[in-house]
Amino acid sequence: LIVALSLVIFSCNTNETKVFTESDIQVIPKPETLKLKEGHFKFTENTVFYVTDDIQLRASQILIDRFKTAQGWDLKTVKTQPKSNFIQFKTSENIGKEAYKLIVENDVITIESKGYNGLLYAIQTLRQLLPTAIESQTKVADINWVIPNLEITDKPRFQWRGLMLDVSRHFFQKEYIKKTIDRLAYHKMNTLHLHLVDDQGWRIEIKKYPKLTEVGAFRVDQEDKPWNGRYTPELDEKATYGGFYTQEDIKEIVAYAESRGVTVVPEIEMPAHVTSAIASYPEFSCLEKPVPVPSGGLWPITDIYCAGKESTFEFLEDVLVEVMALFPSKYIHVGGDEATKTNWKTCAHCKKRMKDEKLKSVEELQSYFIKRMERFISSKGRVLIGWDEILEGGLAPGATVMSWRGVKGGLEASEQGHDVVMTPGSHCYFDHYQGPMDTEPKAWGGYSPVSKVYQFDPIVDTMSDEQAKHVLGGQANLWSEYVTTESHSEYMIYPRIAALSEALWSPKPSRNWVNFSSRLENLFKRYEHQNINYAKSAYTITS
Ligand code: TNX
Repeated sequence: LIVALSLVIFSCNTNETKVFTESDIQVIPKPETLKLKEGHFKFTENTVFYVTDDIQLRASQILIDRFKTAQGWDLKTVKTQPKSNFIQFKTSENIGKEAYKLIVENDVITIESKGYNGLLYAIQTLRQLLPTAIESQTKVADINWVIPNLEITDKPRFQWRGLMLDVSRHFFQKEYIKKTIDRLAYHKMNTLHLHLVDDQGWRIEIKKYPKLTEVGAFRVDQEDKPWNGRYTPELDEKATYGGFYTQEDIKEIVAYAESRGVTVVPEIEMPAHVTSAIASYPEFSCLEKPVPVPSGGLWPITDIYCAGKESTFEFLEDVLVEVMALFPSKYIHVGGDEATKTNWKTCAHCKKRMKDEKLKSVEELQSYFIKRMERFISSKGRVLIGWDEILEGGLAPGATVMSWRGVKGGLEASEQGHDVVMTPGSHCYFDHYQGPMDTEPKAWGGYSPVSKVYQFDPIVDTMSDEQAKHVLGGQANLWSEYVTTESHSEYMIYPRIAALSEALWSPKPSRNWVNFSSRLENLFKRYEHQNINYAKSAYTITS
C-alpha cells in the first residue's frame, strides 16, 4: 500500500527524487479525508491568487505575507483567471459553515468553502503542507516550495473550539492577545474567551464607571502573596502592578480576531471573584467597606456583589451594555463560579430580597441573580453562558453552561435541554502541570500532559443522542495565578493546544496518539520559526 501511495516527484531545483508518502503529510488537526495523487504543485515567484471577492483577498494575504517574509517574494492577486500556476476559490453552498475542500493539482490549487472560516482553514492547511521554513521570520535560502497533488475534504467535529486566557490574575498586553489569536487560527480554533474580571484585577475600560480601571486594574504585588483582608489606604497609593484594555484596544482585538475567524467571548464575573470591582465601588457589596485589590490566587473571598440592592443590578446592566457594544459575540459569559455567600446570609438587603422573592436558600438567591442577568442579556439578543455553578438553585431558561468541575455540570445541563461547552479540569486546564513537578515551573496543581489533553472528548459515553446534540464543543482554560509572563503563558498553551485542536476538530475514529505525536516534531519546528516558547517536556512523553 505504501508503495502504491508513494509518488515520485522530481524536484526542479535539485534534480533529487522526492518521494511523498502519507506520513509526509503532517497537518494538525488531522483532516477528515486525504487522498494523495500523482504530481505536484510548485510555488514560484510567479504564483498568483485569483480572487473574486474581499474575503478571498483577506485569506490569501496570510500566505502572501508568509512568502514575503520567508522568501522575499511579492506574490500577486489577480481578478481574471490565469492559465496556470495559481490558487483559485470556489464558493459552495453544499458544504458546512467552517468546512473546506482543498484540491492540489499540477498547475492549480482549488479551495472550496462556504464561508470565511472554511477558506481560512484551507489556507492554514496549505501553510502546514509547505516546508516548515514557510513559518520563518527572516528570509531563508531558496527552497523547493512543493506540495504533492492531493484532495482534502475537511470540517470540524465541534463548533466551539476555544481557549480562555485569564488576563485578570496577571495582565497580558494587547499585542500578546493578537499573537494568540493568530495562533488559535493556525490551530483551527475559533473562540477566544477573555476572563476580564476577577478579584485580582478589572481589565476593561467602562466609561460610566471609571474607577473600575483607575482603582480596580492595579494592585501592589504582582506575585502571589498572602493578604490579611484588611484595607490599608497606603497600599492603594503604592499600587503599581496591573493594566487594562481601553475600549479602543478592545475594538482592535475584536476586529483582529474577526479577520482571523476567531470570536472573542468576554467574561464579566459575577456575583463573586469581583474584589477588584468592590475595591473600586464598595457600595455594590453587602458590607460596603473599602477593600484593596488583592494579589495572587486567593480564595475564598467573602466580599461579593450584594444580591439585595437594586443598584447592583443597575450597575451590572450598565457595564454589560458597554461590553455588548464592544463584543459582537453571541455569548456573554457572566462567570458565576465559587461564590462564597457568607455575607448574603446576614445582609439586610439580601434577606429582604429572599423574603420578597420567596427564595429558600442563598443558592436560590444566586439563581435569582443569574436569572435576572439572563433576562437582561437575552433581551439584547445575546446568550448568557456561565460556569457550572449556575445550575445550583435552578438554571436560567436560556443559559448555556460551561462545565469545569468535571463533566457533571455538562451532563446535567444537557439533560435539561441546555447547550454546554465542556472544559473539565481533568483534561482542559492548562494551568495544570504537563510534566514532572520537579522540572516544571510552579503550576496550580493537577496533571494534564499533552497525551491526556489528546484523550479529551466533549461527548461523554453515558450521554443520550439528545444530550450529545447540546454539546457545542470544548475549551482549554489558562488561569494565570502563577503565569506572570507571556513566555510562560506560551509554555502552558503549546503544544497542548495542538492536542486539543485535534480532539475538537478531527473525526473521533481517526484519533491516534502515536500518529499524532509523530506529527508533533514537525509542528515544533514551525513553533520555533514562530518564536513560540512551547513546552519541550512534551518530547519526553511517548504514551
Ligand atoms: C477555579 S475554574 C476557578 C478559578 C481558578 C482555577 C484554578 C473556575 C470557574 N474558577 O478562579 O483560577 O480554579 O485552576
